[in-house]
Amino acid sequence: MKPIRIADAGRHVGEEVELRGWLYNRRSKGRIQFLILRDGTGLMQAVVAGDEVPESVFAIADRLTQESSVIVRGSVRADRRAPGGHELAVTDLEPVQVVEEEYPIALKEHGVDFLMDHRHLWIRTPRQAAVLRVRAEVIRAIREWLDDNGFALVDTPILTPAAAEGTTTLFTVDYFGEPAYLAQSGQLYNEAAIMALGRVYCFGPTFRAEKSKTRRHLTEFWMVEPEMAYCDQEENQRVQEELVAAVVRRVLERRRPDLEFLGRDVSKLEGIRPPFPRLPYDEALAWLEEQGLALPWGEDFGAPHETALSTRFEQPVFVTRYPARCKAFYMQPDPDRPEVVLCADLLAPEGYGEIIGGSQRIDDASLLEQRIREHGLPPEVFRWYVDLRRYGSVPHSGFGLGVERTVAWICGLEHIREAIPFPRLLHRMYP
Ligand code: NSS
Repeated sequence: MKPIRIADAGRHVGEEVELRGWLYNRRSKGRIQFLILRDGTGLMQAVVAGDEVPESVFAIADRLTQESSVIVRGSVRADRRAPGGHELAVTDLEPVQVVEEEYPIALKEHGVDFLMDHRHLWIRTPRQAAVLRVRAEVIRAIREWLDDNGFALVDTPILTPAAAEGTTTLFTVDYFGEPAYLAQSGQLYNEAAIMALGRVYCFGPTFRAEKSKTRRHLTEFWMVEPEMAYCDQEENQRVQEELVAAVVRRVLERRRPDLEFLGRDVSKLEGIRPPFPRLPYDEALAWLEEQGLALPWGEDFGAPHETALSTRFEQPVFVTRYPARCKAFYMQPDPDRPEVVLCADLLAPEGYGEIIGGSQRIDDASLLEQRIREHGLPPEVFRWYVDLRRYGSVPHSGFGLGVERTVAWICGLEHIREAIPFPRLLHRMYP
């Protein structure tokens, strides 16, 4: 008998199949037991009819406790009332492990701290599993789009000698008696790689010793960072909107049942279509002031400002041309207005806030050296980075898209902690 997975049950109606999974929930009605099984691809009801199976099979069904692992055989039948549209008429049950202790996550409401302490078990629940499947699809869609559009994958180091995104959020590690830092970004290395390969991306974990305790911050998160030679900030933004729209489309195509299970209003996602609106920082500031959220010119937006801005449009919005002083050292000044830089943050709608940060990079060696000095960064560790401006420098741009923030938006999650299998937060390293 062939083993199948629950997501494929629709292709096996009328066939005898084998399911290998776990008992999620159960109920019974007289001499009929309804076992709700899960196998990682979905939920399926297995019906054990006392009058149709041997007494021994019925007795096993009776003994199975929550999260017991079990192999179930039977025939698939369509049933509109069943979750997923199909159910299994059981002929045989083979327990793999019957759970003897009470499963910690009983089927009732639990507090967030309890669930976070049991994250290793919590990920089994259908809602969390749906989020993780969407996450996997988001990552796959990003890779496919970049691979199909002329970008080469370049893996950048995790152990680094210096800050890329500001010295206040560095994690220090002991590197044979010398300090080294966990990468905040692969961008600087990507800037070297584009001079070899033209268009590249890195995709990996990045680290920020953020003291912020918000629903948008992790200390370890995954970022994809495309970088392009001979590319200005305008083209950079066009690439970003195409990528984001392609990812949303792909998730709608392949994971719609998961989104629906999560209660996501998919019509909002179906409307995502480039071009996305552009809003200069100065205009954003003026609008925020009208909303009672005034901010002095030169300061970066905080969480309430971002939330407000990202409820203003149905599409993601590019906030462009930030003051140089609130952005990273490597950003190219606007030639017409050097106090602002050629950059944009992309804010997701529905209050989700920033999912992308990107910019054109300084391509002049002496200006870059000046910025490194102004930011108090150690010039010797950036020698190689300045070299890139000495040997065939070109206008170039790139961006970083945060995977978890994107997943949180697409799934409609309240907090970023559910968008990554094992979140690292200000006060959490376990499990
Ligand atoms: O700091 S960023 O705005 N930009 C960079 O790191 C550039 N080096 C990217 C580049 O141009 N190659 O971070 C980019 C994105 C940001 O928009 C978020 O989506 C995400 O990375 N991000 C985070 N996600 C979760 N938690 C934290 N703490 C976090 N910080 C940034």
